[in-house]
Amino acid sequence: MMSEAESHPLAKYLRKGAQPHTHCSGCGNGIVAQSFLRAVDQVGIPMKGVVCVAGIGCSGWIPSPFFDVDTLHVTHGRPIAFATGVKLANPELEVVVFTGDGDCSAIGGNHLIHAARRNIGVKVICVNNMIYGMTGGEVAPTTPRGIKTTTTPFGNLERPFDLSKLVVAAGGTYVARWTTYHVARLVATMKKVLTRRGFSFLEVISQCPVHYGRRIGITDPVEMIRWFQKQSVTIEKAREMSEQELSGKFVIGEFVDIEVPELTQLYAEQFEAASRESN
Ligand SMILES: Cc1ncc(C[n+]2csc(CCOP(=O)(O)OP(=O)(O)O)c2C)c(N)n1
Ligand code: SF4
Ligand SMILES: [Mg+2]
Repeated sequence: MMSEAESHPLAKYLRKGAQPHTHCSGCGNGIVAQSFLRAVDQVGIPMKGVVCVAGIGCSGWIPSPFFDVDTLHVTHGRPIAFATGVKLANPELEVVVFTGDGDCSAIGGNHLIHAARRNIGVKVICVNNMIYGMTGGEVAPTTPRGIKTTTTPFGNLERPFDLSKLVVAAGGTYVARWTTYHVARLVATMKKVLTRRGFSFLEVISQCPVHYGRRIGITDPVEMIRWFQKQSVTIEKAREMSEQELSGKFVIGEFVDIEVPELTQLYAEQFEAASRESN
């Protein structure tokens, strides 16, 4: 007889025998993982045509080794660089990066902005838990001011990055932000991201109850998700709010969604034109 786990409708996407996983109970990474597999299932995209690229950090363990799909689990900060190589070599593959806020905006910040600028058809799912989770709760470029972390015991003095705004400014052609409360939106956005051509950036505000939650006094993951719900404001509503009113809020929605020629497509066209000229 099949176990409850084996008979789960998404179990077919998981590698057999790759459990147990490494995430703490209540971590938002589970919500991101399930949302992604639901999106894959609903789009009906064959896993053979998908390559996942994971950075180093708790979020890197979302696809690796659990998804039954070709996966590169690469060095810290470099998943977008590896994904760029995979996409250039095999433009027909759907290349999906799972990265953390530290992975893609501290050590990997340059790869993020240049991939956005180039509009290479790589899909980036960034789990923003506002901290370095895996290494013990150090300050990240996304940690709000005043928060006490392992490396800012008296409170963070630095201004945080707004990741979605950063990618918009770098030329991103699709940028959206939701939280782990907005599961239906996450699935819908992942479906969209899986079927569009250009560079896509989905920021997921997610709970790390162990390191971030503990430091803001919310250790219960459900309470953290309710806090995301309470603190979220749509882009439309945010337009009417002052900077002061927006302090501590999560602005959610689609920031940009435009079609611009994708880089590997441009390369193919250039190659064809150059081949014609030389013949
Ligand atoms: C070159 C290099 N520098 C630093 C580290 C240590 N390190 C591993 S994961 C990490 C940060 C993880 O934070 P984030 O990317 O936000 O992922 P999370 O664990 O929060 O999901 C750091 C600094 C490393 N593995 N390699
Ligand atoms: S340390 Fe935080 S981010 Fe990492 S698995 Fe645990 S709850 Fe999740
Ligand atoms: Mg993090």
